[in-house]
Amino acid sequence: MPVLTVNQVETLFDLPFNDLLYRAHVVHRQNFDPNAVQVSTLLSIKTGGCSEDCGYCSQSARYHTGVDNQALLSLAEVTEAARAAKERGATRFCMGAAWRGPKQRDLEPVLDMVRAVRSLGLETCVTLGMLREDQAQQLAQAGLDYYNHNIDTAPEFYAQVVRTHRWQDRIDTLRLVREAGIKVCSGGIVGMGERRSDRAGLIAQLAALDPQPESVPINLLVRIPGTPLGDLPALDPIEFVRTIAVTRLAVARSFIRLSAGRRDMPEALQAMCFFAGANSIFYGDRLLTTPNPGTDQDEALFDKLGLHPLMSDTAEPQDGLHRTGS
Ligand code: SAM
Ligand code: DTB
Ligand code: SF4
Repeated sequence: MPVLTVNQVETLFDLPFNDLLYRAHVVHRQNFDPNAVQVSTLLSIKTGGCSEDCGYCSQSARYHTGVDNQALLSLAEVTEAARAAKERGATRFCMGAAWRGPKQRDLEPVLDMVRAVRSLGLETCVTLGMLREDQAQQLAQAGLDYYNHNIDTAPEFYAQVVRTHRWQDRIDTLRLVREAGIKVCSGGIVGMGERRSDRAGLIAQLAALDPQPESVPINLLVRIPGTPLGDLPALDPIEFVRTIAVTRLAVARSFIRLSAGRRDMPEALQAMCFFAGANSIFYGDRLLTTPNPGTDQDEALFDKLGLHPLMSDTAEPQDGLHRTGS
């Protein structure tokens, strides 16, 4: 895959909208079934009280966001949530923890969760913050399929949003994950007051990861009252669709997840994102601390658009999302 410069990515952003969408959709079709969408369910396994100062996050201990801290869930609670997610049609179960990074005593119960979720026939993903090499190896040993660790924004903009760790720390963890043989889920957030050149910088950096991430979540900032980014103006929806389309052109073979922020997107906007190359969603009433569209709403949207959930050979939806539209 040829690596794109930031300038080249900006040139894609500058294309007339119809030209950009057409090009992105063609590339999407060359690489994927355009009507299949990968479906993941997210669960916050440890909530709030985080030492980090990420300016967008409801879970930083530094901001008053009204999020109640919740210690690590039990294995039984996680297994039950995973079983319910599978029953509704999810094929991947993503577990998120509000840590800068796990301590060994934190990691051990998470390894058990990975093994338990996997034994249900679901793909597993965890997002636990920064890892050391031995921790990445332990996760790989437990059979973890994906590690989510977003680079979040362009390196030049990162320090305006996060000061307690560096952008390079994120890259270092991604390298350890890759070296351990775990698939990489890494993307970013837009709508944080960054410029278009920063969005281009984020996408160029994702495209330059070698190999490129298997999964690229694009989050639209959920503006959390009490955080430094809580009252920013909303990103222009057309600019958001452009971001998805440019990402599709830059990481042609990666799944692109239409991630946080979907609850604020009208159906027509989501439909445009699926046309532009998004082919993965979080499915379930909650993200980590904020609401997601209801599962019945998503089922109705899939039906309307003739989309079907991507099957993995280990998971069959039993209820909820149906394979064919009506
Ligand atoms: N603590 C770990 C970390 O920082 O990697 C894992 C959890 S953290 C909440 C995972 C990701 O969620 C962040 O990197 C960011 O991309 C996304 N995220 C968090 N809060 C968000 C918000 N308010 N809007 C959009 N995305 C958000
Ligand atoms: C990702 O890219 N987005 C998810 C997941 N990976 C962990 C998190 C979204 C969080 C949205 C705000 C919240 O619910 O707290
Ligand atoms: Fe902590 Fe992750 Fe939130 Fe940053 S994004 S404050 S590291 S939970």
